[in-house]
Amino acid sequence: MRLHPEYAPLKDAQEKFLARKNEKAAEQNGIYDRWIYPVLTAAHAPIEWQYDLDADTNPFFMKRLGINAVFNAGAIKLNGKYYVVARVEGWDRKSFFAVAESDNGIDGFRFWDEPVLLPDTCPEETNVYDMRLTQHEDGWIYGVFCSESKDPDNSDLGAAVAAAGIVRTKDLKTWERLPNLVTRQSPQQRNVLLHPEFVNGKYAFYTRPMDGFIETGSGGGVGFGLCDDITNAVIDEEIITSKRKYHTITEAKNGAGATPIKTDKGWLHIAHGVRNTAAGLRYVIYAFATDLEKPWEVIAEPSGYLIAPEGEERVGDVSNVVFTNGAIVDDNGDLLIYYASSDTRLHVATTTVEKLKDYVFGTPADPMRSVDCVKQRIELIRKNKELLGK
Ligand code: M1P
Repeated sequence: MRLHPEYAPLKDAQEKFLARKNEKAAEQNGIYDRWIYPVLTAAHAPIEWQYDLDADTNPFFMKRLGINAVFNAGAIKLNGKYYVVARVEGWDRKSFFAVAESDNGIDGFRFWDEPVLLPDTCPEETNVYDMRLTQHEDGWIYGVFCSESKDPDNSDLGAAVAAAGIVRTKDLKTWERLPNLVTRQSPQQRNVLLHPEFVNGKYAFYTRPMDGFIETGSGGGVGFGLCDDITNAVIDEEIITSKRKYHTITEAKNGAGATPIKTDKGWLHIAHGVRNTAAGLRYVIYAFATDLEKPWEVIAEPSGYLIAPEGEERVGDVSNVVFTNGAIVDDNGDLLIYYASSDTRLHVATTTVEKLKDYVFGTPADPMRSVDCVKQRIELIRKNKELLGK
């Protein structure tokens, strides 16, 4: 074995890239700040994960196991460090999870030496992605993710079944796999998220009832269900919290994102909504609040989206998508929202819990018809005219 001479210059170049400081974008909206550089991309993936460094077996210094994309990430702050558990997708289309760590949550994210090797308890499982991390009051950190398998009852080669996989850890290093969530009313599940507190003494999940792998069909929106035992999680009944609505950003589907944030006025949720367009599906991020005691009951839902794809975010493997499954609340109330664009790269948007609360409770709801939207806007314009003495 001989270390390939091209390794050192490539490593140097990557080190320089990883050390790049992030910068706030100039154009802002008062709700949150965007940052110019994605926090994680395929270019952040360690060289050692992709190249065989041995000049004898890899004389041309080729990538042998390339990384295609790094995106949708669960997030958590532990012992003063910011961690994301990202969806990493190889050139082979298979996704896996990898932990990346930063001192400030804005830049300097570095992957740990090796990706997460989940306990292999589901022989039919082909792909895993989109882990949502929940620091639960029972003391465990749970990761709930999509566990995808070939549909055994459908001869169509692309037919798949999505279920919610569950793991738990204390340190993001050792992961215990629990049986997949069973939802008696829904044949498929994706975008499942564990609520951080017990509700009526039970574990509470936000679900996303689906008839098929892609289409939600009769699934009316973000669901909610309780289960007694997380080590054998079964939800008998799901009710709908944030609904899909005709001619809105959630018409085609929606799904829970980051772990709900507790405030004095209610739980703040950051989710995604999907609509159909002639160019395909468009994914945006929106926010809503649920009641503190009844976290399934929506008490505020601002009109429209919180984050939509902009600039280079619009383009990627699945274009016109922004998607979130993780956020971090800092001790001082700062809020870091991790969102991915076009299934390709991971970004951060920063705000505060106070600002998000004001946005959710102070922004008018969607009046649902153009004529009422115009009235809503004219009301705002006239109020502003008065203020401006016009
Ligand atoms: O491709 C966009 C997103 O599609 C899925 O989300 P949903 O289940 O709401 O359609 C997920 O697979 C997600 O990973 C992906 O970003």
